[in-house]
Amino acid sequence: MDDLRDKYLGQIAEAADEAALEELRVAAVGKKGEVSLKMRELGKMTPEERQVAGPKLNALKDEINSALAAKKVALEDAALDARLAEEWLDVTLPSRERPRGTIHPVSQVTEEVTAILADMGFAVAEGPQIESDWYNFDALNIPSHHPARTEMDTFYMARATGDNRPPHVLRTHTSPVQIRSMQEHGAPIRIICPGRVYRADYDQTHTPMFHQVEGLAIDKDISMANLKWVLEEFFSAYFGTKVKTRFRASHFPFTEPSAEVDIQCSFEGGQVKVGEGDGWLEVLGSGMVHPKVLEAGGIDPAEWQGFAFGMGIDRMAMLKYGIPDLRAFFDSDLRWLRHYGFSALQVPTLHGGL
Ligand code: 2NL
Repeated sequence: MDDLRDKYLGQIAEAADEAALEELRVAAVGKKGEVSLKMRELGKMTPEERQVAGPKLNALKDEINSALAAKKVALEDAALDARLAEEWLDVTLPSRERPRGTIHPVSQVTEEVTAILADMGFAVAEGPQIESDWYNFDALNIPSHHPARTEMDTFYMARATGDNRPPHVLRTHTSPVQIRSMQEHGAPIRIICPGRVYRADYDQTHTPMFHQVEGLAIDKDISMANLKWVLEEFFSAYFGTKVKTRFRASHFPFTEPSAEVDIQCSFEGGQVKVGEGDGWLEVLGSGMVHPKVLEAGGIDPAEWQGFAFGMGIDRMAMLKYGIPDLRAFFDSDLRWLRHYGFSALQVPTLHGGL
């Protein structure tokens, strides 16, 4: 019995893992284990012998079971210590930098323009980029033969062969959105329509897709004076400094009278600075909405009148943020986007500054 005791306690102490320990348990105190077999021999002993051997064997079995349990705990503790040593984590390390996108200057400026004009009571309206020729041209007093249709370098959609209806177009301005809004809501109305527009033109200062924002205000007694106030207020808020405007007589089919609007600026050392100096920069077209356009929008021109204006968002972004080349806007060059882009947290608001 002492041999068994020495053998198993020794082997348990040496066991390398739980599997080895389990093997030892089976070999010693399992159903057919050595200690268990010895216990079966108790039956063949005399009562006297049994009285001595029985308690000893039970004590041995208990001792082995205790040693197994103790060793199991010791192995588990050692395994945990090994894992803790292996799998440590320095929670004070700075986190890995995640690639973050930036807000494109066009998006930023659209938000800025919207914030300013929304504060003056203009709502934002949007509409389709593929338009019927009626909404893009006829409704705006641009008849089929009118040179503006070809001047605008329109992109035409394809029709199925044999379909002779006039083709749809990629909208050349956001004016069709205003026609749709007039039809839907009637007068009075105050809206701005920012969005993508398309013209087949590509050079230093033109891209076939660009961004425009148009404004429309229709009411009972709206005049060019209201237009001038809105625009001066707008430019001053946008550039963050008082900006003078100059209205020059012009011509658009959809407004009468029409005016092109220049903003005050200086050109020094090849740098354009808005709101100072005695130079002028053309940035906007505008006028009083033509009666025929009001009619196309379902509004009675005998009762209502209003102003409209249109300007290029990309151009406004270049002026404010000193971006030299228009074409780079749409190259998706990550270096450009990181350099000229805005943080997603930099939400433009009137009180926070634009
Ligand atoms: C320009 C000229 C302009 C408008 C757009 C407009 C819209 C309606 C009725 C009348 Cl629904 N007018 N829009 C008016 C004048 C000029 O844009 O040179 N934009 C860059």
